[in-house]
Amino acid sequence: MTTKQTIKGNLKTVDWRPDPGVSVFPSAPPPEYEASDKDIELFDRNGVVLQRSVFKSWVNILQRGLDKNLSHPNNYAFPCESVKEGQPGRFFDSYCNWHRIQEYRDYIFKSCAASMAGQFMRAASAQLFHEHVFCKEPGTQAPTPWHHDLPYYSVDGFQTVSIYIALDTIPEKTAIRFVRGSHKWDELFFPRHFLDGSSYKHSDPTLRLAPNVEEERGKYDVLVWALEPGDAVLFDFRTLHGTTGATNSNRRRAFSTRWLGDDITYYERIGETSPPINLTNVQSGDRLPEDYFPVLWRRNTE
Ligand SMILES: O=C(O)CCC(=O)C(=O)O
Ligand SMILES: [Fe+2]
Repeated sequence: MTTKQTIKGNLKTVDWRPDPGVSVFPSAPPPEYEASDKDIELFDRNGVVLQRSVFKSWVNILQRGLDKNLSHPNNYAFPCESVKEGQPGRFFDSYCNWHRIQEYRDYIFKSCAASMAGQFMRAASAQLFHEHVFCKEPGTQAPTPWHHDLPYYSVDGFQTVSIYIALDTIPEKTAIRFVRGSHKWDELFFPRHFLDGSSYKHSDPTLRLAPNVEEERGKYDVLVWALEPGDAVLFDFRTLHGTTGATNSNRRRAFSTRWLGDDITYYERIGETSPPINLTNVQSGDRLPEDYFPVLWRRNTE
Protein backbone atom coordinates (compact mmCIF):
# COMPACT_ATOMS: atom_id res chain seq x y z
CA MET A 1 0.00 0.00 0.00
CA THR A 2 1.36 3.38 -0.88
CA THR A 3 -1.53 5.75 -0.26
CA LYS A 4 -0.42 8.95 1.40
CA GLN A 5 -2.43 8.04 4.49
CA THR A 6 -0.54 4.84 5.20
CA ILE A 7 3.01 6.14 4.80
CA LYS A 8 4.44 6.71 8.25
CA GLY A 9 8.03 7.76 8.29
CA ASN A 10 10.38 7.69 5.37
CA LEU A 11 10.28 4.71 3.01
CA LYS A 12 13.47 2.78 2.46
CA THR A 13 13.91 2.67 -1.31
CA VAL A 14 17.66 2.45 -1.87
CA ASP A 15 20.48 1.98 0.62
CA TRP A 16 21.36 5.09 2.63
CA ARG A 17 25.01 4.03 2.49
CA PRO A 18 27.26 5.26 -0.32
CA ASP A 19 27.41 2.87 -3.27
CA PRO A 20 30.73 1.02 -3.54
CA GLY A 21 33.15 3.03 -5.68
CA VAL A 22 31.59 6.39 -4.84
CA SER A 23 34.20 8.57 -3.15
CA VAL A 24 32.96 10.14 0.06
CA PHE A 25 36.13 12.17 0.51
CA PRO A 26 36.62 15.58 -1.10
CA SER A 27 39.77 16.23 -3.11
CA ALA A 28 40.41 19.58 -1.39
CA PRO A 29 39.49 21.11 1.97
CA PRO A 30 36.35 23.29 1.88
CA PRO A 31 36.57 27.10 1.91
CA GLU A 32 36.65 28.72 5.33
CA TYR A 33 33.70 30.69 6.70
CA GLU A 34 34.31 33.64 8.97
CA ALA A 35 31.72 33.47 11.72
CA SER A 36 31.61 36.44 14.07
CA ASP A 37 32.16 35.83 17.79
CA LYS A 38 28.86 37.61 18.43
CA ASP A 39 26.91 35.17 16.23
CA ILE A 40 28.67 32.14 17.73
CA GLU A 41 27.69 33.45 21.15
CA LEU A 42 24.08 34.01 19.99
CA PHE A 43 23.90 30.45 18.66
CA ASP A 44 25.11 29.11 21.98
CA ARG A 45 22.60 31.23 23.91
CA ASN A 46 19.50 30.87 21.70
CA GLY A 47 20.14 27.49 20.07
CA VAL A 48 19.50 29.11 16.68
CA VAL A 49 21.07 31.86 14.58
CA LEU A 50 20.42 33.35 11.15
CA GLN A 51 23.18 33.91 8.56
CA ARG A 52 21.71 35.94 5.69
CA SER A 53 22.58 35.32 2.01
CA VAL A 54 25.60 33.05 2.64
CA PHE A 55 24.61 30.33 0.21
CA LYS A 56 23.07 32.44 -2.57
CA SER A 57 25.43 31.02 -5.19
CA TRP A 58 24.35 27.47 -4.27
CA VAL A 59 20.60 28.01 -4.59
CA ASN A 60 20.22 27.05 -8.27
CA ILE A 61 22.51 24.05 -7.85
CA LEU A 62 20.62 22.73 -4.84
CA GLN A 63 17.27 23.34 -6.56
CA ARG A 64 18.48 21.17 -9.45
CA GLY A 65 19.49 18.43 -7.03
CA LEU A 66 16.14 18.65 -5.27
CA ASP A 67 14.33 18.37 -8.63
CA LYS A 68 15.94 14.93 -9.10
CA ASN A 69 14.93 13.93 -5.59
CA LEU A 70 11.35 15.10 -6.08
CA SER A 71 10.68 13.81 -9.55
CA HIS A 72 12.14 10.33 -9.04
CA PRO A 73 11.64 9.83 -5.32
CA ASN A 74 12.05 6.07 -5.42
CA ASN A 75 15.52 6.34 -6.95
CA TYR A 76 16.64 7.89 -3.69
CA ALA A 77 16.60 6.93 -0.03
CA PHE A 78 13.63 7.51 2.26
CA PRO A 79 11.16 9.54 0.22
CA CYS A 80 8.31 10.60 2.48
CA GLU A 81 4.94 12.26 1.83
CA SER A 82 3.28 13.98 4.77
CA VAL A 83 -0.03 15.38 3.53
CA LYS A 84 -3.05 13.43 4.76
CA GLU A 85 -5.50 11.94 2.27
CA GLY A 86 -7.94 14.62 1.08
CA GLN A 87 -5.79 17.53 2.28
CA PRO A 88 -4.34 20.03 -0.22
CA GLY A 89 -0.76 20.30 -1.40
CA ARG A 90 2.30 18.13 -0.99
CA PHE A 91 4.82 17.96 1.84
CA PHE A 92 7.81 15.94 0.67
CA ASP A 93 11.01 15.17 2.49
CA SER A 94 13.92 12.83 1.90
CA TYR A 95 17.39 12.32 3.33
CA CYS A 96 20.73 10.48 3.12
CA ASN A 97 21.18 11.02 -0.64
CA TRP A 98 24.20 13.36 -0.68
CA HIS A 99 26.52 10.70 -2.15
CA ARG A 100 24.05 9.93 -4.93
CA ILE A 101 22.97 13.44 -6.00
CA GLN A 102 25.96 15.27 -7.46
CA GLU A 103 24.57 18.73 -6.68
CA TYR A 104 24.20 17.86 -2.98
CA ARG A 105 27.69 16.39 -2.85
CA ASP A 106 29.19 19.44 -4.52
CA TYR A 107 27.59 21.73 -1.96
CA ILE A 108 28.69 19.55 0.96
CA PHE A 109 32.28 19.21 -0.28
CA LYS A 110 32.88 22.63 -1.84
CA SER A 111 30.82 25.18 0.10
CA CYS A 112 31.81 26.77 3.41
CA ALA A 113 29.10 24.73 5.23
CA ALA A 114 31.58 22.36 6.93
CA SER A 115 33.71 25.23 8.22
CA MET A 116 30.60 27.14 9.32
CA ALA A 117 29.35 24.07 11.21
CA GLY A 118 32.68 23.54 12.98
CA GLN A 119 32.89 27.16 14.09
CA PHE A 120 29.34 27.42 15.41
CA MET A 121 29.70 24.10 17.28
CA ARG A 122 32.98 25.47 18.74
CA ALA A 123 34.43 22.13 17.71
CA ALA A 124 37.83 21.02 16.48
CA SER A 125 36.20 19.15 13.59
CA ALA A 126 32.94 18.91 11.65
CA GLN A 127 31.66 15.48 10.62
CA LEU A 128 28.76 15.16 8.19
CA PHE A 129 25.81 13.19 9.56
CA HIS A 130 23.49 13.53 6.52
CA GLU A 131 21.46 15.99 4.44
CA HIS A 132 17.68 16.42 4.66
CA VAL A 133 15.48 18.16 2.07
CA PHE A 134 11.97 19.56 2.46
CA CYS A 135 9.42 20.77 -0.07
CA LYS A 136 5.95 22.11 0.61
CA GLU A 137 4.05 22.79 -2.63
CA PRO A 138 1.66 25.77 -3.00
CA GLY A 139 -1.60 25.14 -1.16
CA THR A 140 -0.03 22.95 1.52
CA GLN A 141 -1.39 23.57 4.98
CA ALA A 142 0.24 20.62 6.74
CA PRO A 143 2.20 22.04 9.65
CA THR A 144 5.60 20.69 10.62
CA PRO A 145 4.91 19.27 14.10
CA TRP A 146 6.92 20.87 16.90
CA HIS A 147 9.90 18.64 17.67
CA HIS A 148 13.62 18.62 18.19
CA ASP A 149 15.91 16.43 16.14
CA LEU A 150 18.25 14.73 18.60
CA PRO A 151 15.80 12.02 19.83
CA TYR A 152 15.22 10.97 16.19
CA TYR A 153 18.94 10.31 15.76
CA SER A 154 21.24 7.46 16.72
CA VAL A 155 23.84 9.87 18.08
CA ASP A 156 24.46 11.60 21.40
CA GLY A 157 26.54 14.54 22.61
CA PHE A 158 26.33 18.32 22.57
CA GLN A 159 28.24 19.72 19.61
CA THR A 160 25.59 19.64 16.89
CA VAL A 161 24.24 21.93 14.22
CA SER A 162 21.85 21.79 11.28
CA ILE A 163 22.46 24.31 8.50
CA TYR A 164 19.01 24.89 6.95
CA ILE A 165 19.03 26.87 3.69
CA ALA A 166 15.94 28.45 2.17
CA LEU A 167 15.68 27.70 -1.56
CA ASP A 168 12.62 29.96 -2.02
CA THR A 169 11.30 33.18 -0.57
CA ILE A 170 9.54 32.04 2.60
CA PRO A 171 7.25 34.50 4.43
CA GLU A 172 7.27 34.53 8.20
CA LYS A 173 3.84 32.86 8.52
CA THR A 174 5.05 29.60 6.94
CA ALA A 175 8.74 29.72 7.91
CA ILE A 176 10.33 27.32 10.34
CA ARG A 177 10.18 28.75 13.88
CA PHE A 178 12.17 27.99 17.03
CA VAL A 179 11.75 28.13 20.79
CA ARG A 180 14.61 30.30 21.96
CA GLY A 181 16.91 28.57 24.44
CA SER A 182 15.06 25.22 24.32
CA HIS A 183 18.35 23.40 23.57
CA LYS A 184 19.28 24.04 27.21
CA TRP A 185 16.11 22.66 28.78
CA ASP A 186 17.78 19.34 29.55
CA GLU A 187 14.71 17.47 28.28
CA LEU A 188 14.18 15.11 25.37
CA PHE A 189 10.84 14.71 23.63
CA PHE A 190 9.39 11.81 21.66
CA PRO A 191 10.06 12.09 17.94
CA ARG A 192 6.84 12.77 16.01
CA HIS A 193 5.61 11.63 12.60
CA PHE A 194 5.34 14.57 10.21
CA LEU A 195 2.17 13.11 8.69
CA ASP A 196 -0.07 13.60 11.73
CA GLY A 197 2.12 14.71 14.63
CA SER A 198 1.72 11.38 16.44
CA SER A 199 4.64 10.34 18.62
CA TYR A 200 6.94 7.46 17.78
CA LYS A 201 6.18 4.36 19.82
CA HIS A 202 9.27 4.41 22.01
CA SER A 203 9.44 2.73 25.37
CA ASP A 204 12.38 4.97 26.30
CA PRO A 205 11.45 6.22 29.81
CA THR A 206 13.62 9.33 29.42
CA LEU A 207 11.43 10.84 26.69
CA ARG A 208 8.41 13.11 27.27
CA LEU A 209 5.63 14.35 24.98
CA ALA A 210 6.72 17.43 23.03
CA PRO A 211 4.80 20.57 23.99
CA ASN A 212 2.35 21.94 21.46
CA VAL A 213 3.90 25.35 21.03
CA GLU A 214 1.25 26.55 18.56
CA GLU A 215 -1.60 25.94 21.00
CA GLU A 216 0.18 27.62 23.90
CA ARG A 217 1.96 30.36 21.99
CA GLY A 218 2.03 32.86 24.86
CA LYS A 219 4.08 30.45 26.96
CA TYR A 220 7.07 30.28 24.61
CA ASP A 221 9.63 32.71 23.26
CA VAL A 222 9.41 31.92 19.55
CA LEU A 223 12.00 33.10 17.00
CA VAL A 224 11.13 33.22 13.31
CA TRP A 225 12.46 35.02 10.26
CA ALA A 226 11.08 35.56 6.77
CA LEU A 227 13.73 33.96 4.56
CA GLU A 228 15.17 34.64 1.12
CA PRO A 229 16.87 32.04 -1.08
CA GLY A 230 20.40 31.42 0.20
CA ASP A 231 19.68 32.50 3.80
CA ALA A 232 20.81 29.91 6.34
CA VAL A 233 19.28 29.18 9.72
CA LEU A 234 21.60 27.25 12.02
CA PHE A 235 20.13 25.32 14.91
CA ASP A 236 21.21 22.86 17.58
CA PHE A 237 19.78 19.28 17.40
CA ARG A 238 18.11 20.02 20.77
CA THR A 239 16.33 23.25 19.74
CA LEU A 240 12.54 22.83 19.44
CA HIS A 241 11.20 23.84 16.02
CA GLY A 242 8.00 23.57 13.97
CA THR A 243 5.60 25.64 11.88
CA THR A 244 2.09 27.01 11.91
CA GLY A 245 -0.62 25.42 9.76
CA ALA A 246 -0.86 28.55 7.59
CA THR A 247 -1.32 27.90 3.88
CA ASN A 248 1.86 28.01 1.80
CA SER A 249 0.93 30.39 -1.02
CA ASN A 250 4.18 29.62 -2.84
CA ARG A 251 6.57 26.74 -3.10
CA ARG A 252 8.70 26.33 0.04
CA ARG A 253 11.88 24.36 -0.51
CA ALA A 254 14.70 23.97 2.00
CA PHE A 255 17.97 22.05 2.15
CA SER A 256 19.48 21.07 5.47
CA THR A 257 22.79 19.45 6.38
CA ARG A 258 23.35 17.89 9.81
CA TRP A 259 26.79 18.20 11.42
CA LEU A 260 28.51 16.54 14.36
CA GLY A 261 31.35 17.91 16.51
CA ASP A 262 34.09 16.09 18.41
CA ASP A 263 31.98 15.04 21.39
CA ILE A 264 29.37 13.20 19.31
CA THR A 265 29.24 9.43 19.39
CA TYR A 266 26.95 6.67 18.14
CA TYR A 267 24.02 6.00 20.45
CA GLU A 268 21.71 3.03 20.12
CA ARG A 269 18.30 4.36 21.12
CA ILE A 270 15.49 2.31 22.58
CA GLY A 271 13.13 2.16 19.59
CA GLU A 272 13.02 3.44 16.04
CA THR A 273 15.33 6.19 14.81
CA SER A 274 15.09 8.47 11.79
CA PRO A 275 17.16 8.04 9.69
CA PRO A 276 17.10 4.36 10.66
CA ILE A 277 20.86 4.07 10.94
CA ASN A 278 21.72 0.88 12.76
CA LEU A 279 25.43 0.26 12.55
CA THR A 280 26.91 -3.16 13.04
CA ASN A 281 30.38 -3.32 14.63
CA VAL A 282 29.79 0.06 16.25
CA GLN A 283 28.84 0.34 19.92
CA SER A 284 27.18 3.20 21.76
CA GLY A 285 29.98 5.60 22.71
CA ASP A 286 32.07 4.93 19.57
CA ARG A 287 32.77 7.63 16.99
CA LEU A 288 30.76 7.28 13.78
CA PRO A 289 32.72 5.58 10.96
CA GLU A 290 34.27 8.18 8.66
CA ASP A 291 33.69 6.21 5.48
CA TYR A 292 29.94 6.76 5.94
CA PHE A 293 30.13 10.03 7.86
CA PRO A 294 33.16 11.97 6.56
CA VAL A 295 34.98 14.56 8.66
CA LEU A 296 35.05 17.50 6.24
CA TRP A 297 36.65 20.25 8.30
CA ARG A 298 39.32 20.44 11.00
CA ARG A 299 40.20 23.56 12.95
CA ASN A 300 43.50 25.08 11.97
CA THR A 301 45.50 25.15 15.19
CA GLU A 302 48.70 26.75 13.85
O1 LIG B 1 11.15 22.85 7.04
C1 LIG B 1 10.47 22.31 7.89
O2 LIG B 1 9.27 22.56 8.04
C2 LIG B 1 11.06 21.28 8.83
C3 LIG B 1 12.54 21.35 8.99
C4 LIG B 1 13.07 20.48 10.06
O3 LIG B 1 12.38 19.93 10.87
C5 LIG B 1 14.54 20.28 10.15
O4 LIG B 1 15.30 20.77 9.28
O5 LIG B 1 14.98 19.62 11.09
FE1 LIG C 1 13.57 18.96 12.46
